Amino acid sequence: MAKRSEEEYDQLLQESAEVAAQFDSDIFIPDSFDSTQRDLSDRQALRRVIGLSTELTDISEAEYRKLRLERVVLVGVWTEGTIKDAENSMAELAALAETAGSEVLEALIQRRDKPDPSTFIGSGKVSELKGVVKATGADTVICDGELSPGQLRNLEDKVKVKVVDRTALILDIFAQHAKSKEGKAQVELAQGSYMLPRLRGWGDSLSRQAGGIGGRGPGETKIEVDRRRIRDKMAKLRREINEMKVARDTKRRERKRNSIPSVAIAGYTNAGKSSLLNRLTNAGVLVQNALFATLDPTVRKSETKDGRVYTLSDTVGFVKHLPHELIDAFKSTLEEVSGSDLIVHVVDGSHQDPLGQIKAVREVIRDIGGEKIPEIIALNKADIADPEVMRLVMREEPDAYPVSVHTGAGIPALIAAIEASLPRPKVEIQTLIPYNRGDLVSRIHEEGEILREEHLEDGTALRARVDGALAHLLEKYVRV
Ligand SMILES: Nc1nc2c(ncn2[C@@H]2O[C@H](COP(=O)(O)OP(=O)(O)OP(=O)(O)O)[C@@H](O)[C@H]2O)c(=O)[nH]1
Ligand SMILES: [Mg+2]
Repeated sequence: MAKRSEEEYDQLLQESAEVAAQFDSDIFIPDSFDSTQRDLSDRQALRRVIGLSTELTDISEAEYRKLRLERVVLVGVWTEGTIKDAENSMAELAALAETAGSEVLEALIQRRDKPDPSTFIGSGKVSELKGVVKATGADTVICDGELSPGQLRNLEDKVKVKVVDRTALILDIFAQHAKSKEGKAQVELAQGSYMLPRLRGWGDSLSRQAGGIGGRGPGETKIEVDRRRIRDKMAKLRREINEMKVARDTKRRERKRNSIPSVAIAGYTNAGKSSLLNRLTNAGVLVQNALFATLDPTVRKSETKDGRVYTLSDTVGFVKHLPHELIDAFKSTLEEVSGSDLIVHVVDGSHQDPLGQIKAVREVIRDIGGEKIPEIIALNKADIADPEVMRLVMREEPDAYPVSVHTGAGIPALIAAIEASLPRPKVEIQTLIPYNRGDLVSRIHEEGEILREEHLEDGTALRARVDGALAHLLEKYVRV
């Protein structure tokens, strides 16, 4: 891939600043907006209802989805990296909590070599936390990490309000945002596998009304019943997801058979993936300044300048420590990324730590088996990003393209890079196709790469690169 010079880069940034100046609102509204707006109001309505009606009275398969996250205190343990890293992580936790519909009242960080095995934070900090909870009137504590069932239980017993971890929070957001049947089933499956080993821990402290604490009381029996119900439900969900996966696989195979290259738009949540898809294809998908706005993949057709068709798909965003339950459950959705021919990795250049985001996204791509797929970085939000940060990322990632999806700056260069990186058809052919086989000519245009085209008296003469299957079909028109 051609590398850009500093001057070219400066010019791009300047161009993006100029176009940005024409915008007086920082809210981007895509052209085709109706369905998007409906999505948004649905979602806000949903959030309100959830706020009102989620008294947690008992633990059962239904309730764990409706965590009552309203007035929360955040708690983090800082074990490695700089204080800045720890603060970024807490800022992200706060954004996640707000996306889930809660109000963040206070955040505490403790420096430790490792989390306390019994209460996550050390005992001194537990008392401080208890004081903060009392003073602020918080009803929930959210811990920045994945806690063991025992840690959750112990901390709850001490601070006397509900304690949830980062994983539960992310699962809660996914549950609120899932729209399609497949998305909902995948989230529910992930919640089931998260919940199963934790049922007892939550049961003890949260559903005292369910039975005796400790010992084998009626509560224990209830938990066993719940556990079996969750297991049965998970088996059913797995079957349903597999059935839906068949349809998706068939579509993907069809595209492969027609040798249509696929480009996956991947990246950290809120980086601007959906906005990029809208910009490139007028897809009209939901864009929101929220984490995990998109859960369901959208696939759209696009065309290169010389007429080759390819697909672009927008998919679920990644985050640091994406719960493994979600990666497992979302396997079929994530295959949009792992089965693609090219990944356009969108990065939010205005974020405090874009390099950390790049690293986290690559980890997930590796987890799902996509590490060998060629990658182009679209370093987005150049209109609001700190040029110094952009520069830093460009130095680390020389193949990154600075863009602003909002202003359109840098987009033509990005498109050219995508087109140049698409897999190229393999066989070069010279054909003369009679005018009554216009269908073949259009197929060569769509699937192949035209090197030369001439309209002669007895047909269209074409020199082109095509895939094996199409080359075979064209054999009788080959001329040497
Ligand atoms: N200033 C600025 N904001 C942008 C740009 N591109 C996207 N945004 C904003 O960033 C936010 C997230 O955009 P989305 O396109 O929804 O991001 P996403 O990556 O699809 O996010 P998820 O689906 O939630 O993972 C929205 O508020 C967009 O308006 C850009 O170039 N400049
Ligand atoms: Mg999105």
